[in-house]
Amino acid sequence: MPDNPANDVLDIAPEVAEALRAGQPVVALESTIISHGMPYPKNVASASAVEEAIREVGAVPATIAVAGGRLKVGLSTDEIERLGKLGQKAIKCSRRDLPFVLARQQDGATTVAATMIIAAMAGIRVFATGGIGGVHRGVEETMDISADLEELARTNVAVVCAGIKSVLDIGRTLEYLETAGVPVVGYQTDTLPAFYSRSSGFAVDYRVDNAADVAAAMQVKWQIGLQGGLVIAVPIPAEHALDRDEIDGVINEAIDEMQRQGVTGKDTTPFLLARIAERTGGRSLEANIQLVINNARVAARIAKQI
Ligand code: PSU
Ligand code: MN
Repeated sequence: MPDNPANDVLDIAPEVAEALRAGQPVVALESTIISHGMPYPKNVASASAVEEAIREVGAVPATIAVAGGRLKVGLSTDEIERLGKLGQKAIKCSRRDLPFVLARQQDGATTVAATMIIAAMAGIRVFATGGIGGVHRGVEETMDISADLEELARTNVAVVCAGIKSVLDIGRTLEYLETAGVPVVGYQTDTLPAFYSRSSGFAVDYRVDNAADVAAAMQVKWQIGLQGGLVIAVPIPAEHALDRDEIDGVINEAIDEMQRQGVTGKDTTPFLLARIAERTGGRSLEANIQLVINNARVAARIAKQI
């Protein structure tokens, strides 16, 4: 661990610290997906299935959160259960929230952005999740652009995800990432996955067919001093995919309802995820769980190559 004042607020679980010291593969996981992305108790079951999938491939999982004013890298089963039960009462922490949640010694769940920050502090380079935040539809009015995108521009962590959910404006999110210099990589695919379905129809920047080739691009990116992350987009396994037109219809209705209710800011993503799960009778939730498990496996394979 480099000598860094941040270490004073960083708690790395012994198993994770040991793996990092020994140069063994570690995969970071976010916690907003647990608190705000899925309902209890499926969120907890999903979090432990994801950790298990990483172990099966031979890497160590490190779920990241904030607790008692400390940055936690590697949560215990009890800590995951607590966060899962707390649900949307947990503070959803992105970059701008960390100073206050820490100074006030509160607990919080970390978004993709905050998880990247904390993973990088701990020396973890690979992070698995479901979907990243992005440019929201209607951005012309709202200016709603997730801080995840800026974080990808500046923090050296590869984010393995199932692409960008069509609650967002996928085309504009890709434009933003291009401007920010963030490579969008298709893992065994030429088109960007659309989370619940295997393709958004948008081309990825680069197609890569195995973990070693992803790791090679990550290494050389950081070796030559190019700050920032990469998006590694993995399509949901075909047997768990939902029909694109059906899910897009559900998403459109959910967005209409959100606008009628005046939901804005950091509440938009959790609101939409919950509505979509309701309106698909839980099928979207099942697909979400399966795609995260699949992403975790791919992330573990990449972590073994770096
Ligand atoms: N997309 C999902 N599930 C999620 C999220 C996004 O499919 O749980 C969460 C992630 O934690 C992501 C955050 O970082 O929402 C983005 O929120 P915002 O748009 O407020 O930055
Ligand atoms: Mn936002």
